Amino acid sequence: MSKLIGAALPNIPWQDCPPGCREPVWRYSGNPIIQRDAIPTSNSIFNSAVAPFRGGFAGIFRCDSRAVEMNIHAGFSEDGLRWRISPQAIRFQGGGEAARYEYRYDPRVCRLEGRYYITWCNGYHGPTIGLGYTEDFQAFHQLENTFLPYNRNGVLFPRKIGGRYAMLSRPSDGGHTPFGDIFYSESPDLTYWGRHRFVMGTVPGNASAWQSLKVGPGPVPIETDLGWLLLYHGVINTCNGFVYRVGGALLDRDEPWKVLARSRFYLLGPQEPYECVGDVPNVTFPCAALTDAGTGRIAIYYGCADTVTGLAFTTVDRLVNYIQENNLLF
Ligand code: BMA
Repeated sequence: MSKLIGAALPNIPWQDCPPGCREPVWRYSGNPIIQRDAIPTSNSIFNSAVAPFRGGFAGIFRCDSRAVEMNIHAGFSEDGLRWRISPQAIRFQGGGEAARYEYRYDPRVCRLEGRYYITWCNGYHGPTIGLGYTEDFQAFHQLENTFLPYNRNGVLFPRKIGGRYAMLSRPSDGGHTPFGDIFYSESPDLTYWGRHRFVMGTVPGNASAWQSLKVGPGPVPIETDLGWLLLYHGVINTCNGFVYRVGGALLDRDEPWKVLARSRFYLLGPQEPYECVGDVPNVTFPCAALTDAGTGRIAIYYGCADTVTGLAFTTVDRLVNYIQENNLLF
């Protein structure tokens, strides 16, 4: 048995596991929940993040326009399923030099000390990790970029660890990075980041080939009594290009760069048509998770084929058991 640490969320979007389903994670039957043209000018809406907000939900959405310009937009929902996304991209206040962005994509949202912090891939002479915050999803404030280029998939922890802010990220290159490991960094003030630690890398050879090319953090890590539950993406290079699946690991609560368990089997992968067909085929890319500490329920939001947004469900017990039973590390 494992327990979620955190708040109850009785209105978490939910659907029971279909009878007979043996998967660690099951899909919402109404997927995709956000279509590619949910705002007038969008080509695709995917790899997006949500959070509980004022009794409902708010989110930051990656909307690529019909000019195929990547940007992030705010949105709201009563039930976490039906979303109203602003047709206008977010305009941050402040930011100084960091505000001179070239593009923005793959946002994460982290509730931390009463604010909603947003991290995203910020184009600044190549991809790096942008950081900003909002209190109401109306006014947005930008802070300094956290790292040097090139980096992607910056994901904050929802509380300080050892007295410092903490972030996972995946250092990369300027292109469609053919490598990628997960690192941990600390900051006293959300401006200066250091004390970098290696967390985990790809798995060479045949043992777990779906994660043999690169791995990168997904949603904000989920705190449980057994450790931080990390959902991440793992990538394999095939004759048809990269395939992105969802993996799971358990990190030490006090020293999260120590991996306690890591699943040899993926949790979710491109199998449904909307995950296999789209602008970039064969991509399931998790960026957010809602949790209900009351029931142990987890709702995972993930991008599908770089085109639409899907939702999947699990429970903390089911996920932690699966990771422990299929642990790659033993
Ligand atoms: C990564 C990012 C993601 C995307 C993925 C698959 O490098 O660009 O936004 O989902 O590739 O195309």
